[in-house]
Formats: sequence, C-alpha cells, structure tokens
Amino acid sequence: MAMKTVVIISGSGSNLQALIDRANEIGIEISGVISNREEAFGLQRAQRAGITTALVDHRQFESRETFDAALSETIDGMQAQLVILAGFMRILTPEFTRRYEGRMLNIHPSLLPKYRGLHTHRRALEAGDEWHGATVHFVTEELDGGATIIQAPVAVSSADSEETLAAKVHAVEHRIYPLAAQWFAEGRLRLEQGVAYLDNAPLPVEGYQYHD
Ligand code: NHR
Ligand code: GAR
Repeated sequence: MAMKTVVIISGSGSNLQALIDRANEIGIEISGVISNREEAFGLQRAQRAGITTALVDHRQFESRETFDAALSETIDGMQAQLVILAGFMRILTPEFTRRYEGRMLNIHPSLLPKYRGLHTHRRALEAGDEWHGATVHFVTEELDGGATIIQAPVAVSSADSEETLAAKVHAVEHRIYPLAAQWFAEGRLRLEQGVAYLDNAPLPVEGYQYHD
C-alpha cells in the first residue's frame, strides 16, 4: 500500500516533480499539493499530474498561528501519513511542527548544520567553501535543526555563481529526496527522541552520505 503523502511548496516545485515522477517506484501516493503562493509553478506540475491542489495564502491570515491552523486542516483533509516540505518558504509554529513530528521532512540547500535559513548558496560562495550540498531532515520546531537523514555533497568550483551552484544542488536534491521518502514509506526510517533511525540503527548526526 502506497503511503499517502502531502507535499507543501512555495515555488517552482522541481523537487515535487522528482517525487511525482518516481511516486510509484518509491511507494508513495501524493494525495495533495499545497502552496502558500498562487503563482507557484509547482501547482501546475501537480495539476498536470492529476493531483489535488490547494492554496493556503499566508497573506490572508492575521498570524502565523492562524495560517498554520488552516494549513493543518488542509493537510489532514488530504489524509496525509507523510508531509513533505519542498521549497516551502514559511517558518512553522511549534504547535504545527509538533503535530507532524516524526512524519514531516524538509530538504534544505546546504550541508547542515552549516547555513540554516535563507540564501545558502550565496553564503557558501562568500565563505569560499570547497563543498556545499543539500540535506534532508526531519522537521522539528528548531528551524533547519531536526535530525539529519541524508546529505549530498557538491563540489564548489571557482567559476560557480549563485545560479550555477544552485543548479548543481538541485540535481542532487532530486536524487536524495525520493530516496528519503522511499525509506519512510517502506517503514525503514523513524525519528525517536530526536535521533533518526534507518533499519533500527541510528544514522550518524551528519546523516547518510549520498554519492553516485
Ligand atoms: N519550520 C520549522 N519550525 N522548522 C523547520 O525546520 C522548518 C520550518 C519551516 C520551513 C524550510 C526552511 C529551509 O529549508 C523550513 C524548515 C523558510 C525560512 C524563512 O526564513 C527559513 C527556513 C526555511 C524556510 N522564511 C521567512 C519567514 O518569515 C519568509 C521568507 C519568504 O517568504 O520568502 O517565514 O530553508
Ligand atoms: C530547493 O533548492 C530547496 O532546497 C530550497 O528551495 C528550493 C526549492 O526548489 N528550499 C528552501 O530554501 C526552503 N527554505 P523547488 O521549488 O524547485 O523544489
């Protein structure tokens, strides 16, 4: 039985597309896609794939709490067993993250714990880092601070701009996010007392190191 999954986006949705393309193979059924932005291209990707979409526009709400309450009603209406943040750009309240703790994943464009928050490609370039990358982690109340599941490194070249580096990071994101979702759907991945386990063994704090 495929695991019912809701994907939450704010923008282009290329990670959503990677999940749509491999949903059957990895054992998920995307029962809905939710965006906080009407113009998010990911909504069109979902519609094209015949997936139910919903718009929950944060600007229509007075507070983060009321926005998050509407978001959870929408998620729960889609009967999600797994919640996937894919380029979702709003910080979530502790009440919301507690409700989905252990079954909500995020992909973040850096090698966490480096560069939590925004503008990660620019920050890695400005620091002169040799390595950058992407991290899939469980979402907890601490922003980009939940247990790491998979990390994929990307070599930075001196010729890289923010755009070229972002493109390289995207390419690895599209490989590691479906893999993490597959592990979860197969019941191999869990969060227990802040630690991520794969096949009953604790993952290292830096997560499973992905390479081709
Ligand atoms: N919420 C919690 N509690 N914990 C996490 O780990 C979360 C989260 C919400 C989103 C994604 C995250 C990322 O991968 C994520 C992880 C948005 C911001 C942000 O500053 C930071 C990190 C992430 C997402 N957002 C601004 C805000 O005020 C708005 C920016 C905008 O709208 O463009 O919410 O990077
Ligand atoms: C991805 O690179 C993802 O890691 C990042 O936004 C991009 C979304 O691309 N996420 C964040 O910055 C979360 N704050 P996509 O919409 O094409 O999947």
